[in-house]
Amino acid sequence: MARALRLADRGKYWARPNPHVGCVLVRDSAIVGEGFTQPAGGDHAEVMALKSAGDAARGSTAYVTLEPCAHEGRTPPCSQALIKAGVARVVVGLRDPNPKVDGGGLSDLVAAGIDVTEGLMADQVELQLAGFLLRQRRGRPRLRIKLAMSLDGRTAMASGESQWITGADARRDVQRLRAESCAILTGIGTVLSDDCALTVRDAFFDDEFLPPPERRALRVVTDTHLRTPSSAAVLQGAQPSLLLHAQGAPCTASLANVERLAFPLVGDGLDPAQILAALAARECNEILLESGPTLAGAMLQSGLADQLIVYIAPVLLGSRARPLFELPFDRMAEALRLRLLDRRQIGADQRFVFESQKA
Ligand code: AOF
Ligand code: ZN
Repeated sequence: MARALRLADRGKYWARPNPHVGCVLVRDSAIVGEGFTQPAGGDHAEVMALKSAGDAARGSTAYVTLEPCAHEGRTPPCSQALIKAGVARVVVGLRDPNPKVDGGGLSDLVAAGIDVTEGLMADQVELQLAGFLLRQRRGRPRLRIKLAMSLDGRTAMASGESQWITGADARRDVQRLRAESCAILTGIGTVLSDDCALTVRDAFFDDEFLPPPERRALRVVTDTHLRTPSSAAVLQGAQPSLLLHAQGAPCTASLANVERLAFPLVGDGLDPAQILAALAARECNEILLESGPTLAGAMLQSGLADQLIVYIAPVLLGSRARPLFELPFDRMAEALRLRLLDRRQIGADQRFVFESQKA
């Protein structure tokens, strides 16, 4: 199963909206087949493993990180493929919460007389497929907020100048976060001040399987009044982009061909929960927020942020520079307390991963 988890990782940049799953077939103590989820519409992990094993699949044990599907989706059911190939035993990491599967794959296998075990390394699968699982179980994507700051908690000079606070290694790490996300979310303020492209760039990836640009993360801008210039970097190139705006916002002719989604105005902006629900409806599992203090503060205060990934550079930007979050708190009772999940050195910078503490 550990081998299946590692194989699954090879599909993490291209499987979406499908979960990236791994499968290993073992017979007489030898691996006879291996597979991982191919780009959506392509083979699921089990089918790839069965194809690579050929006749050797008969009588084997299949180790699969996620319950084999039981439904006819973009591809035929894997439970039936395993049965047809004569697999003797199936060991599953985690049950697939997709309502079209949800135990159906396991019961198909049991009904065909296959020996089924569930729950091996389930905790690791929970971590590996966190976004997919959250969307299936709760109807919303996982939201991770990425921030790069100086040691004194600043993200840009007062002028907006911010390139670069962190080093090249940290920025390479961010490319991986982008590549594994279904959408990268930012605010109009960041688009206007940084002209960020939010792209996943080939040069940062060696022998990993990246999809073509048109299937990489959707670049999403919360742009209440549709102020994004049509020349903005975030709208260029083959990687898709989407503008989220308030109903009735005037759309200039130059934005007519840009994909847009309208929301009711809530206060003076868009509602974080509605944004996430709309992205879940587009089958987004993982959202990466890379924005300035206003949108990051609003998302954090909405209680919808699952993780904070903070890069801290050994530099002082001074007291006139911009703060990390717009969080107008006055009392200790308002403070948001976080729980540390991981901390590591990346080049000259430190990366902290926190989760918000939920009641
Ligand atoms: C598996 N093996 O490798 C994956 C599974 O539309 P389809 O046919 O591609 O099915 C997508 C659903 O199948 C997806 O939502 C999830 O429930 C399951 N993913 N199942 O047996 C795999 N990736
Ligand atoms: Zn399947």
